[in-house]
This record gives sequence, C-alpha cells and structure tokens, in this order.
Amino acid sequence: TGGDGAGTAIVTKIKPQVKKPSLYRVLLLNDDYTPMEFVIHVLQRFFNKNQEDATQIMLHVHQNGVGECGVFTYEIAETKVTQVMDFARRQQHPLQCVMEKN
Ligand code: TYC
Repeated sequence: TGGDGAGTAIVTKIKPQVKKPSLYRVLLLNDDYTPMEFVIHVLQRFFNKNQEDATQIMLHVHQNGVGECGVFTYEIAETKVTQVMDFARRQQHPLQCVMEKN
C-alpha cells in the first residue's frame, strides 16, 4: 500500500452513527384465576389484536404458561407492561405481564 515500500497504511474507519434500538418482547404469564375473557380484552385493548388473534394468544398462554403479545422498543414495552399490570390490578386479577430483551 502507498508505494513507499513500507507496506503500511493508516486507515480511519468511520462508525455509522445510527444504531438500531434494542427490542423487547412483552409477555403474558398464565395463572389459574384471571378469566380468559379478561386476557382477550387486554390483548385487544393494549396490543391492538383482533378477536381471533387475541383468543389464539390467550389460549397459547393458557396452555404453555407464557406467550408473546408484541415486540417494542424499551419505553413502549415498559409502558405496555405498566398499563396491563395497572389495569389487571384495578380489576383485582393476578395477571402478570413482563418484558424481556430480545
Ligand atoms: N388460565 C386462566 C384460566 O383458566 C386463563 C389465562 C390465560 C390467565 C392467559 C392468564 O395470561 C393468562 N381462567
């Protein structure tokens, strides 16, 4: 490189300054007491699912113990978890909603 015979060069790499945000999965956990209809309502209200998708997700959680409601950036995921937990608590249901890094 360079042609001075030394075979060395200084290369400056520019780091791309735009980075993709980390994504977080929001999960619902199964329990024995929260009514199925309430879980379906939560999925429609806070995760914009239609009746069919909400029912499928609820049944998946019911059968497998856990299921994904959506994938969001940190702030949105945190807001969803808080909204669901507050809503469930106000209705005195033990429904648990958590987030985990993707
Ligand atoms: N297991 C509950 C029942 O039988 C239904 C349920 C589904 C609860 C999903 C929580 O995240 C949940 N009533």
